[in-house]
Amino acid sequence: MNFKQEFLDKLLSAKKIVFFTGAGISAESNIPTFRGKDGIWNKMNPEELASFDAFMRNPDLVWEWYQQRRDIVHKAQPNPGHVAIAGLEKHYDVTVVTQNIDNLHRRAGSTKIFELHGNIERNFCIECHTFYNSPDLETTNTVPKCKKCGGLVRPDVVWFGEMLPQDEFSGGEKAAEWSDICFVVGTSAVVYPATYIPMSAKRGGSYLVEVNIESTELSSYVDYSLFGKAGEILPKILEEVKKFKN
Ligand code: BJW
Ligand code: ZN
Repeated sequence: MNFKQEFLDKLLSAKKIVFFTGAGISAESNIPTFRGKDGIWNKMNPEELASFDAFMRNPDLVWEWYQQRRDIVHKAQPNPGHVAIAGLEKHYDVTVVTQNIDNLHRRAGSTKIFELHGNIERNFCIECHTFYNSPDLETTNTVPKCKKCGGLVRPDVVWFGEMLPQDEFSGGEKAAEWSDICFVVGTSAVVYPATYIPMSAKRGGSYLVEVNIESTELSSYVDYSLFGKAGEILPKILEEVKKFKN
């Protein structure tokens, strides 16, 4: 793969790199994306599943949907895209700002991660906010009840209409603003406020690089678009870096 010289120059001089990632980076680990032709929301209405109202209307249905997705996530392995990002930590100060709830960046070895939309492995009681890790609740297909107060337990993910965890968002935003290069990988970039992350990067003077199989809302805004699979392009970037850094 031939990268343009301007990008290679930026890569050579960069110190801080941010990866802003979405469902597309985990597609090659066989975790379905949300939108697009193979997206899970082709078959389901997000409003009926990914909102607090939906949960209150039919908690067992929403819980079961997340249990199915937990099974998929548990069977999945990080792919060469996740692994390349973790490998870049040897050469740069790397921060991952992810919209994904699947833990694959952590499992691949990345150490500085801001999770904007929560984590599917955590759950909490909607009444008293006691936290429960998924393995303790794994056996049930109906919504579990809190051991302390009997309240409904929900996954610790961010649904439509809910605030993002403040520390994760502001940490991600600062890292983006201070970055030298910000890669936007495998996201349709239509969900706010997450999409403000690459915008903060650009505002701070960072060089924006998109990695996606197709053009997105951000394509006309970024400095460089790399079209192709993240699991193929990111390892090539790592290879390139290894040529001039050791
Ligand atoms: C590959 C690939 C490969 C595939 N290699 N690439 C109007 C305007 C602006 C905002 C709004 C609005 N109306 C409503 C809002 C707000 C709303 C929003 O943004 N809606 C838009 C959809 C219009 N946002 C919110 O509600 C947020 N909260 C909020 O605003 O709070 C303030 C507030 C509070 C109270 C009242 C009012 C406001 C919260 C958003 C939470 C999003 N949550 C979800 C679900 C998480 C839990 C779960 O997983 O179940 O997060 S939605 C879903 O979308 C998930 C994702 O993280 C998120 C982004 O999706 P992503 O990652 O981009 O995936 P896809 O599928 O869209 O794209 C995949 C991409 O990969 C594609 O581009 C492919 O081409 C590519 N690809 N294979 C490289 N191999
Ligand atoms: Zn409780």
